[in-house]
Amino acid sequence: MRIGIVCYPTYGGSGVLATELGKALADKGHHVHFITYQQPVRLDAFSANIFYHEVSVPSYPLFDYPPYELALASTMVDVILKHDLHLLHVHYAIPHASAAYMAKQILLKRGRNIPVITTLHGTDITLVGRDKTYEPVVTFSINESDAITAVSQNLREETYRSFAIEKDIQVIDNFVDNSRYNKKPINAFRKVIAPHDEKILIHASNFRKVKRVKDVINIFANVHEKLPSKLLLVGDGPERRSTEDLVRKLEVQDDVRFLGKQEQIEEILLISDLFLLPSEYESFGLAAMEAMAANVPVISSNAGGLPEININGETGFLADVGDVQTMSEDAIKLLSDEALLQQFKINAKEQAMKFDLHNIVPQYEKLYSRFCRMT
Ligand code: GMT
Repeated sequence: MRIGIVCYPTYGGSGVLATELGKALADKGHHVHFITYQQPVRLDAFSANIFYHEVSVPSYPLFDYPPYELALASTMVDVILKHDLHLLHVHYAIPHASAAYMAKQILLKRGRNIPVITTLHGTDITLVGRDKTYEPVVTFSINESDAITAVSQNLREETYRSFAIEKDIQVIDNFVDNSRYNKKPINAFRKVIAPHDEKILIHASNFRKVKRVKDVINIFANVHEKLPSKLLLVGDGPERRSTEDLVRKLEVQDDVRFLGKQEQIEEILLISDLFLLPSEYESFGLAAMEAMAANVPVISSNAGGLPEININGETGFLADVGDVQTMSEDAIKLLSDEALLQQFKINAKEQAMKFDLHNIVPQYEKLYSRFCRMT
């Protein structure tokens, strides 16, 4: 099949998932055309079946707000016609689903019906999409999609709760490419981070409020009081400065490392013992699933879709949002019992195998084949 994929090319989970999906489809022989405003971060290896089309937005003095959505819709039309695409798969509703609707209408006038599949990822529904500035357009463009998927059962329910959706939303869980994590941890790297064999805790996110990074620091400070330990913080975002302030206030700065945005996160996860994700909401929590693929158990909140992936007492522990006390106690319990920790590591990997790309990508292919005009 010849498939167009539209996504955010940055470090967010939706862009990561869309890029990994495109790479997996290309490996299976499909032609995948990425349409984005810059090269997606995970699009790191050459594949003869992957094509990248940059959306450029011309500037003009009149434009205080350059019309990205129009440039995106025009690029979609151009790529679909030039490369005779079978379908368009857009990730994250805003503005991709509405731009796809416009591209579809333009092509219909030219006698061409391009199927549009929209995958909902989370904040496009639970935060931004619900805002009344966007809600009518989001509702309309989701309903106009030929197929809608959500990355968890919870997100499907949230979408029906928040928007007047008239169509079926199919759940296709996020996935992880376990083969990326099937390598030995680099011991020398672990030694640099934890020279006295301290336990390594890790958090990775975009440091937005919804991630509750301050809870991460408070949990770590409690663990640190009881056990020799280090904390790695991967990513960057608006809460980073205030997080640094809290680290200093709690006097744990010598054992906390801010690593910034990292492309090779698997090397870092592979040397880690415990992943912390105390978010206010996660539709799925792809970062936690990637940690599990690297044999790392997870302490998370029980918000949104997290209970669908993190099994309490098996792959990690769950607690109510903001319950730093329970999360700290669970972390200490796990990290101070080597046999328990090893069992949880095995369980985490087994859970990640259930969400392996080989199990999930065929679900997308099956969906595509319903709409595909094979030529
Ligand atoms: O987590 C974020 O804020 C980024 C966001 C995105 O759209 O890139 O992530 C969402 O999509 C991911 C991939 O489907 C999910 O794993 C995340 O749970 C989801 N984030 C939220 O729901 C807050």
